[in-house]
Amino acid sequence: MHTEINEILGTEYPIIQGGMAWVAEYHLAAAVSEAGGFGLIGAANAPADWVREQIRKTKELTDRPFGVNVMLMSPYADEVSRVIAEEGVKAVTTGAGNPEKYMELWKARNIKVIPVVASVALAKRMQRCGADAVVAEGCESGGHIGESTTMTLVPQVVDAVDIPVIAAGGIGDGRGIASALMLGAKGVQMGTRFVVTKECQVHPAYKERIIRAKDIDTKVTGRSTGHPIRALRNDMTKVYLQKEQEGASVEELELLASGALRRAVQEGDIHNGSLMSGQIAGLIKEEVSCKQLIDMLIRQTKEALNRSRMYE
Ligand code: TUI
Repeated sequence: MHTEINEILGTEYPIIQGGMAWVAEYHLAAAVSEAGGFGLIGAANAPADWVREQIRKTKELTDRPFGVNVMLMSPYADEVSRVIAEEGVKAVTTGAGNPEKYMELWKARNIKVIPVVASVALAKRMQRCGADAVVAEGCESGGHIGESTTMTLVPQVVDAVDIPVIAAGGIGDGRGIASALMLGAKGVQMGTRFVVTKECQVHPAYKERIIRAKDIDTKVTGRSTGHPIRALRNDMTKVYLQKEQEGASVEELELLASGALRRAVQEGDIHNGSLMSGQIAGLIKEEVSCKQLIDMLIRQTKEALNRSRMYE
C-alpha cells in the first residue's frame, strides 16, 4: 500500500496512530513505527521536558520515523513546539486549534507539518501556510471533536485542497481504511484501535471497557462549553451531561472533568474517569500487538479493495 503519505512520512504503510492525550507515549509510538506505521507521542497538556524525554526514549527503541502531536490548547504548546524543533522528529501533527504560528519553526528544521482539521476552512488555511498534508477528522473520533462526520468531511476536504488528506474518525479495520481511500484520502489515522494493543500502556480496565463497548456506548460531553469530547458512557459522562442540562457553569464542568482522563488511563477508574474513545469501539474485540494489528489491517484493506472490484 503506497501513497504520497508513505513518501512524506518515510513509512512502509500510510497508517498513522492518533496522538492521544495520556495514551500515546513512547512504547506505543515506537511499536507502531517498528510495525511499519507512523507512531506519535501525544504531548497533550504535558510540560516540554516530558516531551523531550519521550522523544529520546522513542529513538532508543526505534530507528524508524515517528512524530509528536501538539495539543494547541495546552499551556505548554509554545515550549513543546520549540523542544520538538530542537530534538528533531519526522513530523508533527496538531489538534484542537490553528498551528500557523509554529509552522515556520518546524519547517525550518525540515519537520513535516500535518495539522488535524475538522473543517474545510481550516484545511484550506493550513494548505496556504505550508502544511505538508492534513488529517481530516470526523466526529466519530474520540476526544475533542468537530461537527462533521468522516463520510462527509473527507471528500469535501479532498476537493478543497491539493495536499494529501489523511482520514480519521470511525476507522477500526481494513474495511474502514478501504472506504477512506475510496473517499479520496491517501492515508488513515487511527486512535481507539491502537488503545487496545499489547504495547499500549493504559490501564487494562480501560482496554477491557473498549472491548466490551457496544455500537451506541459513546457520549459527547461539553457541547455547551464549546469543547465537545467523545468518551465511553459511564457515571462521569452521566453526571456531566446532567449538570450541562441544568445549566452548570463552565468552571463547575471543568472541575468535574479535571484529571478525569488521567484517572481512566493510569488508575483504570472506568466509572469516574474520562474513557475517551471513538464510536468504533464496538468493533474492537481483542487485544493484539501493533505488528499483528498493522499486518491484519493491510491484509483486510487489500481484501476489501479486491471485493469492490466485483461491481465493475
Ligand atoms: O485534538 C483532537 N482531539 C483531542 S485533543 C484532546 S486533549 C483535551 N483534553 C481535554 C479537553 C480538551 C482537549 C483530546 N482529544 N483532535 C483534533 C481536532 N482538532 N478535533 C477538532 C479540532 C479542531 C477544532 C477547532 C481544530 C481546530 C479548531 O479551530 C481552530 C481555529 O482556530 O479555527
